[in-house]
Amino acid sequence: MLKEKNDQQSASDTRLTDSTELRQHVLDVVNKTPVVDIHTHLYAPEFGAMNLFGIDELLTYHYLVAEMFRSSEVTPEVFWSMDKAKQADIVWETLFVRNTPLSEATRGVVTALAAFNLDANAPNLKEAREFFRGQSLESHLDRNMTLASVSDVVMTNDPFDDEEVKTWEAGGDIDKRFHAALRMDRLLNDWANTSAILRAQGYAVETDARGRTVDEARRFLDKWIARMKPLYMAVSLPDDFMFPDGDVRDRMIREVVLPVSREHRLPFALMIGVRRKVNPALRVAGDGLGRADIRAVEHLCVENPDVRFLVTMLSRENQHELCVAARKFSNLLPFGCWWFLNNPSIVSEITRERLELLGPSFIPQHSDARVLEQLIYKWGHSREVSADVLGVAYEKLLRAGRAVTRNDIERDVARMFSGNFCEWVGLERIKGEQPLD
Ligand code: FIX
Ligand code: ZN
Repeated sequence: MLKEKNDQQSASDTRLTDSTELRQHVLDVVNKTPVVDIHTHLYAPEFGAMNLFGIDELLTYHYLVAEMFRSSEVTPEVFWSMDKAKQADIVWETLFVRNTPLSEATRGVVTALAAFNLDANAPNLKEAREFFRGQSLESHLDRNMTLASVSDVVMTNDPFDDEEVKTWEAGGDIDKRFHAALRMDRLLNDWANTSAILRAQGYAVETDARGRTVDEARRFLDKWIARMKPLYMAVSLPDDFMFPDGDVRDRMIREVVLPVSREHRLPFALMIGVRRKVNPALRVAGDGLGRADIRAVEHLCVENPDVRFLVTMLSRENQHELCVAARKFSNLLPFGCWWFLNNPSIVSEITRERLELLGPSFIPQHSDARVLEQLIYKWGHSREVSADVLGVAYEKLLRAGRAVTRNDIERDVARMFSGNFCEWVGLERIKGEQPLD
């Protein structure tokens, strides 16, 4: 027994000097290392109907809906008047039957179906619907997390969402694999409406954010932090986000969010570059992107060295400067290839760039999954790219004169897939150090 252990240990310490063997180890480690998915729109089972799973949800994902309109005669008005099953039928017929599912989002559905041995060439959704109808949420959740090798999921939690609030107010325990992230969009992007809601809830806030607004908004956040125990606060921001700025958002960030972040030791996540409703007729599928100004991130970091920032940017053009900013500020942790960037060609480019500029001190990906089975494809596809990029990086290192061991690879991958995040947010159990067997 002891000898076996020692043999294993020495195998893990062996320098990998053969490229083929090196690549195999990288692939194996990347596939087996559990990931902490730091930003999703998934919910713990306790949130009931907010849990989206199954073929109809997969097919009506907004990434696919936007693509469907490009190849179908159906108008947005007609599409949105249909029930979900009919919408899913149209998406299937348009993107999977009448066309080949070549895009990343369509290939994702194929990967997810294949994981359950469902026919991705089927002429209709009969078989898939029967399969998903037969699943119980609990065991299906376990199975998806195992297939995707995801140990923990961070939700997106909006204290102004009535449906969600009901579960929080009920106060029971939630599944330990799920963690909260306190979403600040309504406070920071829509103060005029949000202040009215807060007033109706008994908070003495003003539309111009003067008077007792700051104290009262903090009181509101304190209450929700106590209730949700979030790992971080998060906001999505437009491409024209500036800091400093003379607007209400600046005041709320400066006087509410940053002090709360300090007091509760909660990192602040900024997702920058979305242009909401570029085509309003497409509803949730109608958002676009724009290049943002990295100076906003630099100012936040330089003025608040005691606050930890997690930052992702939506425009490809912002990626290099985000890496450079992270080299200047150790309180800045870049994460994920968000939304329109989550395509293998771009993920590969961004991950290479980050590795070259930052070593393993970043978080390569988050899934942004809205539907449970998306974990399988988003992580499956992302792992393929990570393994390729890391394989090339280790080979270059080998050629330069430094061989790595399996232990080195495990340490690096664990750091990127979970360790950096756990350390940033102070999650006690450092995840993912041991690859799954
Ligand atoms: O703001 C966000 O968290 C975005 O990720 C979403 O709003 C977006 O619709 C999305 O699902 C992107 O993947
Ligand atoms: Zn998101």
